[in-house]
Amino acid sequence: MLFFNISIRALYLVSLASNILIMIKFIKTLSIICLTFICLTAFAQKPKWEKASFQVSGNCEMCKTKIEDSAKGIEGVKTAKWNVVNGKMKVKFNPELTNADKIQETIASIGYDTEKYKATDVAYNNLHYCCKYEREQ
Ligand SMILES: [Cu+2]
Repeated sequence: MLFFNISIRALYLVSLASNILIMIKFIKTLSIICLTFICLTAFAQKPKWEKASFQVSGNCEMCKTKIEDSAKGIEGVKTAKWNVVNGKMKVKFNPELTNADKIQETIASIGYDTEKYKATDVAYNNLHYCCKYEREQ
């Protein structure tokens, strides 16, 4: 009878232990699923686009293409529109990847003066002759 009691108790302890193991496994699996879900929703989140507008000097449609392409070439820039009549540039970008300053700097680097950055003389002189806009001295 004593032996029987002990074996029952042992059996109970074993089943308790295995239950705990199953529980631990279950919690582990659950936490992995939760983490995966959190990661997925974090990555699926669309970036919040930021808008900016600034002046860019330029003359013609060729300038427009070059100015817009240089801005769109920057990682994080979604749209870039330059108005050939009033020289106003409108950009939409992901603020986590870039900013308006960096966009202006890039445009200035190919020869077009912006509100904040002036193109170097070398870059300006490299422009096509019809694109050599009048520069403020
Ligand atoms: Cu031009």
